Amino acid sequence: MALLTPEDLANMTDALVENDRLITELTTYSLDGLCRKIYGTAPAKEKVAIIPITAGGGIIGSFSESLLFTVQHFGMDGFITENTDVAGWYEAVTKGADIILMADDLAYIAHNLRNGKIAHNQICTGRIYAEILCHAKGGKDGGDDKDVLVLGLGKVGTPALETFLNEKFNVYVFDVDSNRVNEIASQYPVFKYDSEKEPKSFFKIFEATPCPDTISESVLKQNSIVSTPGIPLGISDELIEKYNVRVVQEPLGIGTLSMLYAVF
Ligand code: NAD
Ligand code: 2YH
Repeated sequence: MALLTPEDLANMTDALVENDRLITELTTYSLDGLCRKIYGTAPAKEKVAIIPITAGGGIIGSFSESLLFTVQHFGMDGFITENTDVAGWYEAVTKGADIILMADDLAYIAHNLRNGKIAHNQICTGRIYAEILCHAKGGKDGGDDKDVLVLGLGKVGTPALETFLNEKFNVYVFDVDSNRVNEIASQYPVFKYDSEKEPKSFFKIFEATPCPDTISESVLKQNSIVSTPGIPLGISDELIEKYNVRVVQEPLGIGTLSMLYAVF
């Protein structure tokens, strides 16, 4: 799994604000309103502690700060512990934290110490980016059409496709790993997408891969919506402009808010 870098997070605060505006325009729900709707939860003055973790690749510049920005931007009380790791956990608990946020190289989790709920970033990220597309309206442009293309069937893409299936979408899937496509197609009622045998364009596209240029011109319609946690962005600026594509993408905050609502 690719680690985030400080460069990925450089414009995170502006990106979170701009994406919240776009999500509201596309779905009529603000990001926290959408989280409230899908999880059926709401914050209740929880105090969120962010613990920097030195294991593996170590502390990532701006990672804890980006989490704190997200927590505070959505009106919650939060702090970054002065200590890291186990000493940071002790500090968080003794300072009255209700929810812990922390990440190493393998997992980024939210754990609510009061109710025991725990959330994993990849699952919550897949879910919220999928829900954004499920709720996106498009009127005559096709926003109500029930076809969606899911590119990348890994730990983020799989919970996303489960969300689309729960919302009764026709889910077309593609992954460069054909074994993964076959595995998914044997477990879920999805259509294998083959751009050469049966080309098709989509109004709604979900992408969760670590590669650029995964979204080709052939899958786009005018005004398509791409909801993608994938880093780097899988669509070129040229295609965004040519097809007036609306792109929801941000490196950390959207998934973090989804995790918090999952544990409230
Ligand atoms: P993963 O490794 O579990 O899955 C990635 C999948 O993409 C794999 O199945 C792989 O075969 C497939 N893939 C690779 N190149 C492809 C291509 N060119 N076309 C189609 N499929 C391709 O990774 P993941 O944990 O699911 O994460 C996916 C992406 O989402 C990564 O870039 C990760 O950094 C990012 N991510 C972002 C956020 C966020 O908040 N924005 C949160 C979590 C993960
Ligand atoms: O970036 C990561 C991993 N890819 C898991 C995140 C899943 N989206 N981890 C961040 C590590 C943070 C570091 N240990 C810190 O600064 O605390």
